[in-house]
Amino acid sequence: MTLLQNIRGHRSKLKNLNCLDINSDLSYIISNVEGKELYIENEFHKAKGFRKLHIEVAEFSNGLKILHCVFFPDPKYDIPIFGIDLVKVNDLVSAAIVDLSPSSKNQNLKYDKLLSLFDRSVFKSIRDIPKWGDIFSKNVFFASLKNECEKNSFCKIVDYYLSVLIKLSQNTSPEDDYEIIEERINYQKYYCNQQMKNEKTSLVLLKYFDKKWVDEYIKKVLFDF
Ligand code: BLA
Repeated sequence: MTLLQNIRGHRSKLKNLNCLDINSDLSYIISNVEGKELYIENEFHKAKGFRKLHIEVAEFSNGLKILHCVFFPDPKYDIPIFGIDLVKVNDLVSAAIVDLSPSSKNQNLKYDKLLSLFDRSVFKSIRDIPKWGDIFSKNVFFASLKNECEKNSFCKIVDYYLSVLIKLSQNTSPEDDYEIIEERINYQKYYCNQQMKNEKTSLVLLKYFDKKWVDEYIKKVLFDF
């Protein structure tokens, strides 16, 4: 099973899963311009506990493939932000990152210990988180993946992080304390702002689209709030 199928499989277990009503032009973004061919597929859902479940698969003309996914929790719930970015150039995965990032300063940390138990010794190229990445948890995983064994092990980590997330979401009820909700809203805004500082995202898109389009796409599709 591929990583994408696995993520979709976990998503299907969420309660009250529904498509989000988002401009249908964004579902498939395709360009056949010579030398600038591009294929982007976006899926947007919501579910109990989540305001937006976004999966994006992109293929660019220069052999670059991206799997990007963020599950943004509904701020009424104490659920972390699930994020993944897989950047593949031909057969090499130059960046594989996955995290259950905090969504408030008093994040439910019951699952923290579970995640830290993962054996990372098979990975030979663990990478350093850039400066803007202070949004990630201490269990964030970030590495290059050079062989099948590392790729399979990464898929297992993602599968595990997702099963923890799904379980959490099934056992969590909405809260109505306005201060807590407000704090979670600000936390998600900060998460989005920091992600927008990753110039590597915009640099790729700017090869295919003008600045206005890229800014809107990053602000309203990838990291909106
Ligand atoms: C890095 N992201 C990258 C890189 C590229 C993209 C080309 C550089 C790869 C490398 O350093 O080896 C590009 N990522 C994209 C594009 C999209 C995308 C074009 O998602 C979408 C259209 N980024 C995220 C999310 C996370 C994330 C959700 O979108 C984490 C949960 C992380 N991407 C992330 C990090 C890096 C990265 C930490 C490394 C940045 C660095 O080392 O400077």
